[in-house]
Amino acid sequence: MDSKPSTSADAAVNGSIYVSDDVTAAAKILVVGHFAVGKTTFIGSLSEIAPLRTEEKMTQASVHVDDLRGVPNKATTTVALDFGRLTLSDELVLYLFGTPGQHRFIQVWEDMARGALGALLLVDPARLEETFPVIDLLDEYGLEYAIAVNSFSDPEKFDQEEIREALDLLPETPVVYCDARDRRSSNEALIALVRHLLDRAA
Ligand SMILES: Nc1nc2c(ncn2[C@@H]2O[C@H](COP(=O)(O)OP(=O)(O)O)[C@@H](O)[C@H]2O)c(=O)[nH]1
Ligand SMILES: [Mg+2]
Repeated sequence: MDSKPSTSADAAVNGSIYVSDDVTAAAKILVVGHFAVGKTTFIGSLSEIAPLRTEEKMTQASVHVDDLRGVPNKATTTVALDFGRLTLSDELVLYLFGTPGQHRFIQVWEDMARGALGALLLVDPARLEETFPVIDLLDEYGLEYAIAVNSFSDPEKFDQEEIREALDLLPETPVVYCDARDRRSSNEALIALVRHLLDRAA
């Protein structure tokens, strides 16, 4: 018989599908970024419930629409959203929404941005120019964000100052390194965002 976890942190570790009774606050966080930057991977590595994914096989029709440079083996693309849950502390649960980066999904942004506390923006330093339209969307919807640099090759190549300059970031915008495949690393990136949001709210 399953015993009820005593804290929500236990629940997270045990992979319980239930939110603990101790949880008193919930926040909606967006995980955004361009195509193939690691949004689905990030939510999959963090979620304590089986993440909901709405991936669809890419067809010939999307060949010129979805840019496969650097990710030739990617056969699916997120058409609507990813959804996951993470209990961050005994009182706080985060609901993670991965939103598609392709501009043709702007309507999804309209819905997703509503009620969101902020966004974690995943960035691939090798494809920085693809992040510009995503930043435009974040600005348009007035969403606070932190940057998680999801370096696909060598983490040593991650130069925070270069990225700040290229993306024209505000000095207070956090920039952290993250490997979306790694739960601990993804968790740290999310915590950097939550700290930033709390600072901004103070
Ligand atoms: N090396 C490396 N590969 C990653 C990382 N994050 C995601 N990937 C891979 O990059 C590809 C695209 O990731 P995906 O999560 O589907 O991107 P999305 O389109 O933003 O949801 C997948 O094959 C992932 O396994 C990372 O941090 N490092
Ligand atoms: Mg995806």
